[in-house]
Amino acid sequence: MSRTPIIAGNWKMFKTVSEATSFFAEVKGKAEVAGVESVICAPFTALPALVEAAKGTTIAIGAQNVHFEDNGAFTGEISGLMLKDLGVKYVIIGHSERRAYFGETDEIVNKKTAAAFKHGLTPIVCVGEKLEEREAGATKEVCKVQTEGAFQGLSAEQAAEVVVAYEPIWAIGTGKSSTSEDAQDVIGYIRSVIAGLYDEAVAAKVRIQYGGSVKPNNVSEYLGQADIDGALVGGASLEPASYIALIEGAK
Ligand code: G2H
Repeated sequence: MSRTPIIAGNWKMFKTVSEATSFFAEVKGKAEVAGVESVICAPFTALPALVEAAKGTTIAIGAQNVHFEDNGAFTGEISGLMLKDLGVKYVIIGHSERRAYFGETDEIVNKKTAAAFKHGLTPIVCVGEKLEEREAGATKEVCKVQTEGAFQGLSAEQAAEVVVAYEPIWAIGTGKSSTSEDAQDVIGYIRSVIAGLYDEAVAAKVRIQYGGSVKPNNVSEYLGQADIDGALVGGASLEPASYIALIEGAK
């Protein structure tokens, strides 16, 4: 089973609209490599301009969060209906920063994942352990619980479309990264969890990214591992040259 590699930049809370559009002008045509999917997940405010700029390119635009209801009295929230209306294709769900700072639970992650599918958005669902969980030998159990929670109620067709991002929390923005062998070990295990929920055929279709201090100089090492299908990249996705190098490194 060959899975198309997917590199997703997670800009987090960086870039104004003008910064986003000048970034896009610099990567257009360059961060577009045959056989690699290129996704930019930007702040909500930059999405309309980026969707417009990305027309006619192979770069997909994603959001970093979504509310699980379509409409309602949820001040400050943005729904899947609204993202779809904008032309957004992907949405990051359950990033560890959202779990840690905004109280997102596995149940909320599951509702958001279902909402993404309801509106034809592809979810990038983040899972990963904290440092103390790793030190306690609980890495795989934490990833199992988070993966099972996120996939609950999804059909086999939907499950096969999910992009999972394994991000050990201790490796996020710290400059510390999991070794590619350790990441492969956990990601292979996550794939086996999905096989247990569905079957081997579904699990073989799911793309699983590694995230946590991925850089142009280590991306190909991760993607060289059997079960690692891409990367979710924060800091190193913010500069055009670095983003282009990440996409090229995923070939
Ligand atoms: C992890 C990652 C992007 P960074 O949060 O999701 O960020 O690459 O800066 O560690």
